Amino acid sequence: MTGAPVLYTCAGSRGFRATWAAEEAGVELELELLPFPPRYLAPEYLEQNPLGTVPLLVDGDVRMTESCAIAHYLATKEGFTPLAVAPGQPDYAAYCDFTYHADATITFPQTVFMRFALFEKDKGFEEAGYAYAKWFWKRLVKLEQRLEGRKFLCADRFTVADICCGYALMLAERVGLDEGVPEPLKAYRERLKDREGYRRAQVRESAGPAAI
Ligand SMILES: N[C@@H](CCC(=O)N[C@@H](CS)C(=O)NCC(=O)O)C(=O)O
Repeated sequence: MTGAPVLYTCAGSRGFRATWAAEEAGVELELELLPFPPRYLAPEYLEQNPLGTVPLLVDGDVRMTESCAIAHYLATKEGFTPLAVAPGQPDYAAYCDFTYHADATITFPQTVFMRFALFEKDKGFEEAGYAYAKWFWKRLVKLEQRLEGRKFLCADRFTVADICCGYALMLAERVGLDEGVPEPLKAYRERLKDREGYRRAQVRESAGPAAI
């Protein structure tokens, strides 16, 4: 134990938002890489997080289970870094909005698609899964419009909002949801993947069993 915050996660899961934010912010972070899904393959993890979900961040008495909140926390816990937008700075509201938008509005239909159309397709809900795929594609409109004429979502720089929304676009590519992703968003995703911090985070997570 180093005293650094510990992130319990599975490679490629939403915890990647936190792994990536730590790399970009230069914050020390210990990774505990679990097999996916931990609720079945690492049941002892339920003692740490009764939800059974990843990620979980443990930082002293702090325990957090929301990937986007963890990414923001890591970018600000030692003082605001350029990776976050502070109250009073331009685009603070947009920064909050897109950081929350990422999981609540974009990743939500993706996960229902994954469950019905991929993981449990033998249960007869495959068609419903594809309806969620369409819903996901429709919901990309806000990102697409925001990025017209912009390189990044907020404050003319790369922030946690890009990490959180960018992860959803990366997940789309991995799980077969790319067909309805507009070309400008694919180009944005490539710009994000070209970052050193992204590559370092990928290398760190590649030490664990592949998850999603
Ligand atoms: N809103 C949470 C969702 C966490 C979540 O559901 N994570 C998925 C992996 S990406 C998970 O742990 N699934 C396994 C399960 O529910 O058993 C976040 O953004 O961190």
